[in-house]
Amino acid sequence: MRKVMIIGAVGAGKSTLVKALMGEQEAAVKTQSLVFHDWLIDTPGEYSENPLYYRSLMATSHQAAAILLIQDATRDRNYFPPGFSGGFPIPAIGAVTKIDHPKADPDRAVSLLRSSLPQGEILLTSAAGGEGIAELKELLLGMMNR
Ligand SMILES: Nc1nc2c(ncn2[C@@H]2O[C@H](COP(=O)(O)OP(=O)(O)OP(=O)(O)O)[C@@H](O)[C@H]2O)c(=O)[nH]1
Ligand SMILES: [Mg+2]
Repeated sequence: MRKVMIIGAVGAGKSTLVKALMGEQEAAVKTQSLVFHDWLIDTPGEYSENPLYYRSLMATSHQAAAILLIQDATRDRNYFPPGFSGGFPIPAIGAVTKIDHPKADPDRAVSLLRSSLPQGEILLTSAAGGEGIAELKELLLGMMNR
């Protein structure tokens, strides 16, 4: 079964979101390499921040059904280049993380992410509070079963 590959900056909340989507509670630790879970592929933030790793992301995407681009609601910059999602051979959607955070600005996060994801839904989520997790899971599972 082809999985969903999750990409985004260092500390954006990818691994915490992966755990929330899989119904796990414990805290995430720093991701050091590609990690293949049941239906998700977690990636280190360095792979999204450093263009030297883009080839690795592209290669791995051939084993995936969909890409999930992550934008941290507390950050004021975008770590993906413009139009990034269009370079992958599979469909992509986006998720904004940490909307529970006091410094979160979800509207800013959506517009930052939109420049790298010209098409595809963007969901607002919080792994801490649970907002948007069930909706995101449903959407991703639907993309895998197409
Ligand atoms: N407030 C809040 N903090 C969160 C949330 N999700 C993640 N965090 C925090 O963000 C930090 C980074 O989380 P990770 O899930 O390890 O981030 P990552 O994107 O996997 O980072 P790398 O593995 O380094 O690429 C941790 O301190 C988390 O506790 C959330 O929903 N709300
Ligand atoms: Mg991680």
